Amino acid sequence: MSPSYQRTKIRPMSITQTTSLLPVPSGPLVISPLPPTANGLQKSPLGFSLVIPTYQESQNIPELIRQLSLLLDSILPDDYELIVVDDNSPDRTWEVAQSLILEYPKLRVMRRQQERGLSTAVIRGWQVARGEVLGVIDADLQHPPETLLKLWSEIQRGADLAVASRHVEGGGVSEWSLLRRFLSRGAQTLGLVILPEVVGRVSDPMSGFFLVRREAIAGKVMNPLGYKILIEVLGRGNISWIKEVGYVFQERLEGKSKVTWRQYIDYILHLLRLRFALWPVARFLRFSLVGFSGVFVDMAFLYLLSDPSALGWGLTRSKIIAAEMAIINNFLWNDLWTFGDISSHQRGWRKRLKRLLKFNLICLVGLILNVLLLNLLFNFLGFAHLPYGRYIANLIAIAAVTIWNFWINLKLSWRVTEVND
Ligand SMILES: Nc1nc2c(ncn2[C@@H]2O[C@H](COP(=O)(O)OP(=O)(O)O)[C@@H](O)[C@H]2O)c(=O)[nH]1
Ligand SMILES: [Mg+2]
Repeated sequence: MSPSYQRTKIRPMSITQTTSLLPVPSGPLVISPLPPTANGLQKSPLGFSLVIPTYQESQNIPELIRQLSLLLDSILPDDYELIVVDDNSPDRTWEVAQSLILEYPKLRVMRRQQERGLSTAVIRGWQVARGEVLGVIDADLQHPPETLLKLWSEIQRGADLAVASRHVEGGGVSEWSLLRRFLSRGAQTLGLVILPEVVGRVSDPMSGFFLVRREAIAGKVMNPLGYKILIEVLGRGNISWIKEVGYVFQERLEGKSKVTWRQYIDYILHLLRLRFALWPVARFLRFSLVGFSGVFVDMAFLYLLSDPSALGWGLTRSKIIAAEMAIINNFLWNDLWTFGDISSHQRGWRKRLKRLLKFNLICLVGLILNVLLLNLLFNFLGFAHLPYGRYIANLIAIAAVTIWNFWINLKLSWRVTEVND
């Protein structure tokens, strides 16, 4: 225990209490909803809690706390708190922060000794936070504190999430090398490939400077890895209205960045973990089952139309009608069942017709892909020489096209339309 820490211990009781360290939550990374009050309404004790994760930031923390307090005292007097979550930094950042509490009573400090890592630090901080709106900002002054005012006003206007972005108007990076810009954009592109529905929702998914409504993430079990806490919030939260505010990422004046190659590995693992968690497995199984039912519809119509003992029409004409019947069958089941939760929010026969047309078109493209893939596998990739090669190749082609069909339909036909503005 350091001398200055011991000094706080001999202060009068009331002060000792206010300057003592916050307890460190353990267990699952879940943020609790606000407790209901006597009249059943939920009212938070505070408007805003801003978490500042730190590791080796003793030189930056006093200036940051000074600037943040000045700003927030002007817009939210007595309605905010600052929470420093330090991972037991060897430079004793936690202790420096603690020594500021007397001057800045809105400040609270947590010193973690068991767990480490930026993302979990942020969530642990939010777990002890009392605010209705939760936020995060870096401790190194690379995130300009004054941007907070713009972020706050977006939340005031109703946004669930307000993100400070380097890639919208007014945003940028100060003196980044070409390599650093390339790595940053590369990481974003990778994210778009692995997790398009999450990463694609904001222009700067790597941002570590944002505010989110507590209710949008309360009760969700978070499982982040590494640095990119925003991706976790977007992926697991219940967020419909997002606003972005431009800011210029400042150069670090004191201390060092903790980013190493390890963060890139963690980032990829984090994306894959979220991908797995969000993969709509149950929906895909329903989609496949519906596809299977279509085979029977197709067969039945082909028989009825083309069989000499039934109508005896030409084979091509019969097949086209049979295939269309299967498509309509699949569409109806998918609309009611597979994607029922989405289509029930998009009622009306016009919208349904539009979905049917898109579905038809995607099936047609799927059919072409199916033929191409079968040919590729059979004629060029050696399946012709395997026993039952034709059927194995066909199975692979069907499986691949089913996944393709499912994905494109999810993105286009039964897309969840969001209000962004
Ligand atoms: N609590 C905690 N904070 C961290 C950790 N790693 C980085 N930080 C803090 O997170 C913020 C961003 O980290 P930094 O290294 O500056 O990342 P960069 O700006 O992307 O280079 C800073 O406030 C760091 O002190 C960690 O393991 N635990
Ligand atoms: Mg930094």
